[in-house]
Amino acid sequence: MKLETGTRVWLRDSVHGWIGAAVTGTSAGSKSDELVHLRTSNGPTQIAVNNTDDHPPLRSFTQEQNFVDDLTQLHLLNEPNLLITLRSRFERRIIYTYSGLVLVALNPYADTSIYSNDHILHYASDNPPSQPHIYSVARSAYDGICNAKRNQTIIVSGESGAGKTVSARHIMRYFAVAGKTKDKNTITSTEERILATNPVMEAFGNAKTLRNSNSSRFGRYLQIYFDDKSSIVGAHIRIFLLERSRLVYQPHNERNTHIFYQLCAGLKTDFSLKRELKLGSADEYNYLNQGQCSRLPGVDDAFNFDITRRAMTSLGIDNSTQKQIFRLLAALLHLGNIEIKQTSSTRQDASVSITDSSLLHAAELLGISAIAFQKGLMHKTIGVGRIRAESEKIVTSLNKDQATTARDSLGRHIYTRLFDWLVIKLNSTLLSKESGASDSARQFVGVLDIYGFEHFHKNSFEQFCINYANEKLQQEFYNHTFKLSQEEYDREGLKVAYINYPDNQPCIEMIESRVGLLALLDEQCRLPAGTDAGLRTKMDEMLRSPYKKALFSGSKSNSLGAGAFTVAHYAQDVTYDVDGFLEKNRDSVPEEHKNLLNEAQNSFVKEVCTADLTPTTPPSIVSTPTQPLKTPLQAVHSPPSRSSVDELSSAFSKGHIRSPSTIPPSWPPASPGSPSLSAPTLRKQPTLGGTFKMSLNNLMTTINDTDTHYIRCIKPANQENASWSFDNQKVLSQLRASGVLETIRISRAGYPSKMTFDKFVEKYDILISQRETKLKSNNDRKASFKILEGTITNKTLYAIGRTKVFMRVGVLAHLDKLRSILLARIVAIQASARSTIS
Ligand code: AD9
Ligand code: MG
Repeated sequence: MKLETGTRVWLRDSVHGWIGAAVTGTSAGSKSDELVHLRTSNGPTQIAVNNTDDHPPLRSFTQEQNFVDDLTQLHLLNEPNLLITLRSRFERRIIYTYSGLVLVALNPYADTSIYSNDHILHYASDNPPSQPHIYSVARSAYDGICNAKRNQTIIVSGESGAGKTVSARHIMRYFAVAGKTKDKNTITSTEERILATNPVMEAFGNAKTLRNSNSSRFGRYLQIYFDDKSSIVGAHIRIFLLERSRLVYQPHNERNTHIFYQLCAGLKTDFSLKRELKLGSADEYNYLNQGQCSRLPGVDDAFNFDITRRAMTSLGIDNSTQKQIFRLLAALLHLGNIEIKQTSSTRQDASVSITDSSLLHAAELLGISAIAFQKGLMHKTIGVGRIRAESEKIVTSLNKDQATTARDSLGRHIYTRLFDWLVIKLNSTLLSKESGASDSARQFVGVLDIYGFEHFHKNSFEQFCINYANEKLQQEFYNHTFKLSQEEYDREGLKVAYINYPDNQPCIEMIESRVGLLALLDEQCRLPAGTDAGLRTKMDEMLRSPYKKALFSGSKSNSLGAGAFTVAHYAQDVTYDVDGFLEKNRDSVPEEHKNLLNEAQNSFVKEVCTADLTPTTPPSIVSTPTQPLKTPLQAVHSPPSRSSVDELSSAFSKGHIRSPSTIPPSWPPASPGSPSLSAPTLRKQPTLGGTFKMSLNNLMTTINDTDTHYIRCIKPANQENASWSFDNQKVLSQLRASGVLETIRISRAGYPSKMTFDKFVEKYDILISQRETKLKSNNDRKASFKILEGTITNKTLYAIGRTKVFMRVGVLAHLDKLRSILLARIVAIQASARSTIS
C-alpha cells in the first residue's frame, strides 16, 4: 500500500471502526515500524505501521461508488470498504445486500414499503428484479423445489433483535402468496394455517427481554411441504429447547412469555371466564411481575390475545380446548403465588396453609386434591437403596427454599409439556394424514429461526445451550462455504491455493465429545452426590489439558458461587456461571408432583401431563441426489433413540430390570480415559443437554440433505428500537462474528460460479461459431473451453475442472451480457427478415 503524502486511507478507530484520513508524511519508527503521519477530521495523528501486521491499522481508500448489490463485486475488498458500502446503502434505505452466497439483512427498526403482495408477485414472476431482497432468497429456494426437485433450507441467523423472526415471517408469507396454486387468487386455507402458527407460537414462546421486546425463547425449524406440482400441501414445526426458567424467573425489565399477559388483559371483558379462572391483573402474580414491566408501552396485550385466539381457532383448537389451555395457564399463575413459609423461627421446615387461596385455586384448576397438593409441596419421598419398594421409601420434610424450588420445577414441567403438546396439536393440523396431505408431500423448504448467540453479564446453562446450537450452525456454514468448495476444487483437479478458514470443530468436540462438557455434566447429574462445584472441578481435570487454554479456561472466583468457566466460541469468549447447571440439566420434577398430575381429575391436564409427547416426525423426504450429497457432519457418536432410553427407564421403574448395572452405559458411552462412571450412579434419565444434543444432530442431518440458503441478520442500532441508526462498531463485530467477511474473502480467492459442462454449453453455445457447435456435440468439455477462450481474454478468470466450468466473480455476468446482446440481434434480424418476406 502506497503511503505517499496526500494519499487517502482508512484509519482504524476505536469509536467508529474506521475513519477517513490523509497521509501528511512518514518517518522511521521503532524497530521495523514506519511512523505514518495523518490528518483526520479530529485533527493530526500518527500511527506505527508494520508490514507483517495481520490486522493493519491503515487500509486503502477508494473513491468508487460503493453501492454494489453484492459485496463480492467490490474492486477494493477490505473491511472499511465493506462497512461503508453497507452503510451507504442503509442510508439510502436499502437494507438487503448480497455477500456471495449470503444475504445480509440490516434491521431498520422501522416500517418499510418493500413487503407488499405486489413485491412478492414481482419476485415470483418470470422476470424478477435483480436487487437483493429476502424474497429473492425465498424465490431461489422455491426454484430449487421446482427445478432441481431438492429439499431446501433457509438458515436465518443473527444476534438477539437482529430480525430473524421477522425474516422468517416474511419468508413464510412469500410462500403463502407466491407458492399457492397458480389459478387461485386468494391465500388458501393451508397457507393461512401456516401463517397462523406465528401468533400462536410467539404468544407461548416469545417474551420481552432487554434486547428484544419479542424475543424468541425457543428455536424453530418450520418445514413447508410441496406436492409434485410445487403447491403447498402442509407444514411441520420442529422446536428446540424452550427456555424453561423464564416461567418462574424474569430479570428486571423482562417479562414472561406473552400469553400470560394476554390472558390477564384479554379476560377483562370476559367476566365469566375471568371468574372461573379466578384471575386478576398481571401485576398480582409472582411469575409475571418480577421484571416490573407487566404492561409495555405500545403493546396491547388484550388485542394480541384476540389475535392469538383467532389463530388458535383457525388451527383447529376449538373454544373448549382453548378454555382448557387457559385454565392450565391460570393454574400456573396461582401455583406461583402459593405462599411457602418457614414453620417457625426455630424449625426450618416449609409450611403451606391449607386455606391459602392460591393453593386452592391451583388445585381446583388442575383437578387435584388440595390436601395431597399441600403435602406434596412440603415433603419429598426418597427411595432407599436401588429398589424402590413401598417399604423402602422415606418421607422427609423440605425447607422453604427446597419447597419453593420443587414448586417452581412443577410449574416449569407443566408449561414445557403444554408447549410440546401445542406443537404436536399444530402439527396434526398442518399436515394431516386424513386429508392425504402427508402422502402428497414431495419436497420441503425448511426455515430455521433459532435464538441468536447470547453473551450477557451473567451466562447460565440456557446461554450455554444457545451458544452450542450456534456453534453447530456456524459449522454447517463453514462446511457449506469453505470446506465443500475446497473439496470440490480438489475433486475437480483444480489448483486453487488452500484458503485458511476458521474451523470450530474443536470447540464443538469440547462440548459434545465423549469426554466433553455435556458428558461431564451428565455424569455429574447421575452421581448421587453430584454438585455444580464438582462439575467445575471435573471440567478442570478433563478439559484443560486436551483443549488447553485456547478453548477452555476456568475461574473459581468467589463472586460466582460454584465457579465459572470460559469457552472460546467462534463469535467471542463467553464466561458461564456454573451454578444451577446440574439442576437445569436434570430438569426433574419430584415424583410426588408427577403422581399428583397422573391422578388429576381434569382430563385435559392428564392428557398434557401424561401423554407421550415425543415430537411427531414429518414425512421423511430425501432430496433427489442430482448433486453429490454433502458430506454429513461427522457425528461424534450416534445416540441411542429416545424411545430405547424411555423403554429402558420404564422397564426399570416397573421392576422388569432389577439393577441399574443391567442398563447400558449412559450416553455417550464411556471410552478409555473418559470420566469415570464407576461410582454409584442414579438411574439414567435423559437429560436436557443430552436431548438437546440429539435434536441438534438430527437437525444437522436434515439440513445436510438440503440445499442451503443463508440470511445473516444484523442489528445495526446501538440502542433498542432506534430507527435507521447505524453503529459502525456494532455492525463490524457482527460481520466478523458471523463469518461474512471470510465468505467474501473466499469467494474472491476461489471460483464462486460453477456449471456442469452440458449446462454451460446448452446456455452459451450461442457464443461460439457453427464449426465449434459441431465440436460441441462430441465433447462438452472442449466446447466449454472454446466458449471461454473466445469470450474471456484473461485466463486466470476461469478454470476447467473434470465435470464443471469454474468462474471467478463477474465472469457469468459478462457471459450473460454477451448472450443477451446476441439474442437481441438475432431477434432483430429475424424480425427484419419477416418484414422483408411479407
Ligand atoms: V431473538 O434472537 O428471537 O431475541 P430476532 O428474532 O433476531 O431476535 P426479531 O425478528 O424479533 O429479532 O426482530 C426484532 C425487532 O426488530 C422486530 O420486532 C421489529 O420491530 C424489528 N425488525 C426486524 N426486522 C425488521 C424488518 N425487516 N423491517 C422492520 C424489523 N423492522
Ligand atoms: Mg426471534
